[in-house]
Amino acid sequence: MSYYQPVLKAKSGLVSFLLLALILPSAWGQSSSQEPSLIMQSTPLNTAVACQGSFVERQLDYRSKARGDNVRFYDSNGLGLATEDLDNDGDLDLVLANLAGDSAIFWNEGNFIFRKELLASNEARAVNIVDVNADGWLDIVFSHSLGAISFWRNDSKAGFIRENLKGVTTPAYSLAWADLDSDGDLDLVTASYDALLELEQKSSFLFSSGAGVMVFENSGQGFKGQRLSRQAQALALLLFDINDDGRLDIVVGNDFEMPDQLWLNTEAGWLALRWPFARLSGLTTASRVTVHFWWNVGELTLLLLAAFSPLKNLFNPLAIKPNPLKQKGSP
Ligand SMILES: [Ca+2]
Ligand SMILES: [Ca+2]
Ligand SMILES: [Ca+2]
Ligand SMILES: [Ca+2]
Repeated sequence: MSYYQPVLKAKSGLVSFLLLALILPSAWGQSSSQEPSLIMQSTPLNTAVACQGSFVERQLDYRSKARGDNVRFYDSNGLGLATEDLDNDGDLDLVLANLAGDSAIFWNEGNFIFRKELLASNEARAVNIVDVNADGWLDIVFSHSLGAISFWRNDSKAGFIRENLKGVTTPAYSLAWADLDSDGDLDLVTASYDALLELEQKSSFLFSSGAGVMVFENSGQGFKGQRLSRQAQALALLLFDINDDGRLDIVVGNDFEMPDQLWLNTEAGWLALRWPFARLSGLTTASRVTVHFWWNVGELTLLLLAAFSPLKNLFNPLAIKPNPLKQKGSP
């Protein structure tokens, strides 16, 4: 089937001039009853192609790599990928993190053509695209294997410029952004992967102030951190209103035998709830299931719990007696 689109064909400059020369003298003293004629022309659109019900593979000129020549412990945890419209031109662009070498932006040029731009980020693991400074241009934030996150401000003219996020210095492996205190700006939650820090940094990490799960409140002049947990093996981080009270809560999916963690966002502060995962032992405490927490079983399980009203009451902070030592974490 063909589709036709009417097109008003513009005449050339010479023809338009002649046409006006013929019309204008007679138009001075006459009504507009004699309108100039228009020529309509139809151009067929592309023939509609039925969906084949499958995905078409297209190669990108890029390879995300492990940190060394050989794949080492924890390199297989995966790397970040994010899609958003970075240049506000209406199409989605791609950002890929890389544990070795530069990360990359793939600018969407249309018709499945992507232009590569490299970012000199070191050992980037997760990637978020958010408008950190609320200037209307989406910025890029990477987490790294061993250090704090890096912030790449989107200068719409000069490109992406690496800058510091004042107050954010804790090592982070997973990260997520949301307005947690409903004051209109984006706050940050980070969580570490301590196994890798211990492996690589050894005693310097063991005798440091540690990492763990951090909430960074955006003050407008910088970020003020609050530590919710001293330890984490965070493969995944989810900000989700699990008790449907209008405030986003924090869910951390941990690797190994460390139980997953949940903090409720209450008026009195962050309330740690570890017992829901103890009740779900076998689903969330084994390392393999924890790995699948984000991509397969875990997230769906949490969504089902929140939607099922009898179970949702389990997450009502008024229905439990919290351990005061675990309510707000410790610095
Ligand atoms: Ca774009
Ligand atoms: Ca921005
Ligand atoms: Ca906020
Ligand atoms: Ca909530």
